[in-house]
Amino acid sequence: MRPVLVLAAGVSLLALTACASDVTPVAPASAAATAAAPKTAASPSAGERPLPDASGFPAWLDRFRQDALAAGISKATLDRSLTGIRFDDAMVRRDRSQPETVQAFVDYFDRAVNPTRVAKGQEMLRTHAALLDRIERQYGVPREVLVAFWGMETNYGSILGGNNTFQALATLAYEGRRGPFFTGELMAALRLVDLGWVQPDHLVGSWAGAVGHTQFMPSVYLKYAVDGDGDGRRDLRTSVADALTSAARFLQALGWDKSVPWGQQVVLPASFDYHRTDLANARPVRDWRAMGVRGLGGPLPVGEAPAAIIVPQGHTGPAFLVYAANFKATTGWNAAISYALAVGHLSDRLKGAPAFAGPRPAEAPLTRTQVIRLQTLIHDQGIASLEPDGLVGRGTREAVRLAQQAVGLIPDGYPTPELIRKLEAR
Ligand SMILES: [Ca+2]
Repeated sequence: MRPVLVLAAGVSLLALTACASDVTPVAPASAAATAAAPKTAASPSAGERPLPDASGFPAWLDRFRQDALAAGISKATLDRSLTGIRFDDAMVRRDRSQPETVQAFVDYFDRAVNPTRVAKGQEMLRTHAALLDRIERQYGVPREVLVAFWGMETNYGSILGGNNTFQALATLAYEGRRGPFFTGELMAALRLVDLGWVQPDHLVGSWAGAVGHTQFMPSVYLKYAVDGDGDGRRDLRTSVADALTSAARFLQALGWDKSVPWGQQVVLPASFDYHRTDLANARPVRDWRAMGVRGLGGPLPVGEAPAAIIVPQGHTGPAFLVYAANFKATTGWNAAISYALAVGHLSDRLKGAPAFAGPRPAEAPLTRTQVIRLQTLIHDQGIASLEPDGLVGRGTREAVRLAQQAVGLIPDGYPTPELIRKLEAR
């Protein structure tokens, strides 16, 4: 769950915070939690802007306290939650870090859905069978899907994060790059305490302010948290029942459709038109079947539900058919496409499905510097208007498709060194 909505390609550098895997967070992403981002290699911190002067933080915090009081937060809550917090530049460095290299989708996929995580998830399904039964009936979210989110976010509660949420949010609010967003999250965190849902010392989590077993940002917590164990509190850090029930409620609100699965890996026919990939081109699954798209184990169903074809690592990598409703729900939780595919695959593995078997293209994804070079070429050659930021989001993928078309490559939207070479030779 995180703020910035970047629709990342499989590979991409998305907007995620890290979590269950040992991964370098990139930036807060969308709504819900932190995600295991494709592992990044380099680049510790960036600093286009200098760090703000910490000496202004106490005065800023005083003004914020006044605003919070005016917004109806009690003085007692403010005292309990904000006393002793300081400007923490480590949070800012994490927020600004932009990796130079990213892990290829297939490597991320193997790592995110590894045998240990599958086995532990199956154990969680047994341990929490009665709870998951109840949640599944009430919210219509399959137990394996719910447990897959839990595994992806915090490795089933084993990596909850150790940052004081108030300090992290206040720091990022003061720093200002996305000040209003983090100020709103800080206010939401205070509201949680004010409502008596959670004790301040249980609001501990990621560097970007996500908390609990499913790494909810405070605003999502405030809107969707449920008291799953009936103790009168909604504590997503200490209560698995609260966390999983709340996650199901959130997914239901995001539109999870229990009548269809998340999707499946598919094989595309040789004649496939790659312009048809991506969620924007969703169509009834029967259409894909008619076009010759096949499942790994046999034909696709003859259904009417809208589905899309996703090729996270281009036409030489794996292809997936995803049902639009559930893919939207998952990317509403975390905008990264690679994350959504990993949640889906993990949920299948929890049911005993075989491990991902490729294809695994050998070529490494473009570095950030190469992406900037490609974006600049595309922009300068008038193919599409792009801000060269080194990030492969939806706009860049669409622009890459146009560029591929212009130089006679397969228009799969996946950036490669070959595309750079061909543009340079024009
Ligand atoms: Ca509770």
